Amino acid sequence: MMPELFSLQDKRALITGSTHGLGMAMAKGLAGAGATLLINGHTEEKMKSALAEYKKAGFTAHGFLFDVTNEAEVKSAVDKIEQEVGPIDILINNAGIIMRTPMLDMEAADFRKVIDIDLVGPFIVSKHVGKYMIKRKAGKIINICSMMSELGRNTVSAYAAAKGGLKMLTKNMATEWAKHNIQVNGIGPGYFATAQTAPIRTEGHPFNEFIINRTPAGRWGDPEDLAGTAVFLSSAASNFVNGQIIYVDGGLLATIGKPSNEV
Ligand code: GCO
Repeated sequence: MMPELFSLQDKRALITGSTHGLGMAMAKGLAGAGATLLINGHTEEKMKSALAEYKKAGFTAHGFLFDVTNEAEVKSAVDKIEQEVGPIDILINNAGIIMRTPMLDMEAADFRKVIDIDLVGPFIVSKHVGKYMIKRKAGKIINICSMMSELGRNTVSAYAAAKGGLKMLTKNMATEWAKHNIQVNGIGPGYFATAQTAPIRTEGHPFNEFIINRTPAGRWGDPEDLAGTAVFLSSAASNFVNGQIIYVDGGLLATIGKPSNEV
């Protein structure tokens, strides 16, 4: 009974922004549980290398290039997948950007760009995937939130506003679609070792020391640390879980932190 509960055999999973980073790590986790991967990116080059990596790992993966903020591209890709590959059983809204700029120095256009990709994008993709899930009365949607869904930090105003909004969009989608047997939840990664955090993670960088001290686990997350939660929220094991954000953060949100000289 238990293994089947977490099995994704014969399921198809669309993960936006899955040509690298946390999206790729979660995709590999889902494939390890049996899912067929529907990979999204917006550049040919990254898609090509990503598909080669998935193939090398022995996973079945199809690539779809589209910009999550372009509704025509999203509709076309989702319709193509549904018609040519098969039903999208699982959607992970992972694609996102960050801009680290003090508010006073941030252009409104840049603020809007972050909101567009990190918040409006998940809305658009969920709308077009959701309409098929509603017809089938079954589906799993996971929105990738952040520590910034709960906490502010200097220089990331747009990202925090987007990720805070994504937390509430998750709750609203859960509210509207639970009656269609669609479970909508979020994953809030803590601080993970990815290209996105590389600029603030270098040895000796003050932020690197800060995060290691601020995180009870005393380390940055490894992208593989996300796979189990992604599989759980994509599987039958979470059929009565709705509107929840699961924080995979090494304990960061559980504590006010400790003085740097305290062990
Ligand atoms: C930053 C980091 C964070 C992490 C992640 C934390 O600049 O504070 O990039 O935003 O990427 O979102 O949950």
